[in-house]
Amino acid sequence: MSIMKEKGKWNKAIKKADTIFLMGHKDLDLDALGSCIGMYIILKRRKKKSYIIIDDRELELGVKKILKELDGCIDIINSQDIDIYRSSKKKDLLMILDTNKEELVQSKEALSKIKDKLIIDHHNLGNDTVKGATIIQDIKASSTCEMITSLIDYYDIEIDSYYATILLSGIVLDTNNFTLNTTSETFYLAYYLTKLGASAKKVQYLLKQDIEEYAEQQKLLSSIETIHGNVAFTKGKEETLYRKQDLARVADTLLFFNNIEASFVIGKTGEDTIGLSARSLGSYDIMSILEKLGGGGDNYNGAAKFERTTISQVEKKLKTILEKEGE
Ligand SMILES: [Mn+2]
Repeated sequence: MSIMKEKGKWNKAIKKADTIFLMGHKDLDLDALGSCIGMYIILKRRKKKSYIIIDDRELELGVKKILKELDGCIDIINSQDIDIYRSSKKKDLLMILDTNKEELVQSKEALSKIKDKLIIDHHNLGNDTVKGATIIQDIKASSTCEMITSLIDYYDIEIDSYYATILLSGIVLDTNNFTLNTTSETFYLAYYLTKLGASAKKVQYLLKQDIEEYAEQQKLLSSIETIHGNVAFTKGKEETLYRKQDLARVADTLLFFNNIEASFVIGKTGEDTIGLSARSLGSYDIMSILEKLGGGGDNYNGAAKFERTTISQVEKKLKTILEKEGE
């Protein structure tokens, strides 16, 4: 349901709270960080003390740029400092943005320490959704930044053009340049942010990618296969390491080709881990396939992680499932 219909839940949660901790998913991207920052500004206008928890050691390029440019403007803390900033157990609130899965949050410590929790997210819920939290979920929203922008628009909250740019960059990222998961609401809110001074040029700067990473991604695109004519598949070499978000980007790109309804990309993501990223235009059921592989997601996005195995073994498993789907 849309965040506007559920704003009562949001109001109630923040009314009760003295101190609010905000966190996104692990491996922050522009939507997770952008929505935390947008919410931080809203809370500041409401005279609430809030902190953004960031534990990631390695930061994505755009995230790094924003954190550098905002250095000193926003209170960012580590998990280990939570106790220093808590007011009282009863009056702390943890807001989880752009994820609802226990395994994916920035800080598990925050989950166990702070009892009152509010999730604001555009992803599907599952068995592994954080327990005991109030949930505001809108799977029709393109991004969590879109949800937060709705609030800013509704309450007519004054925000600086730089913050408007950050929110727009989250929307641009999650919609792959307004080509996926967009509704009229997405375009309206992008227009609204632009009116507030968001700069498309600056968004482009935040989304700029490292040229070497791009070259690695192109290698993945050079070995595409199609399965049943509408599923695109590619994989990395056994020895080449990719970041999860790069596999996701390649999976996004594969959806741009004629007749392709779904895409699967496999690559090594760690010393002992293989990652699988999947995308669908919405009509192809990637979720049931991912669940069979021990992963998860929703109708559009999904991922799975494998340990102590090889790319070719994961490929074999995936293809066996895909073959059956096609029957
Ligand atoms: Mn998102």
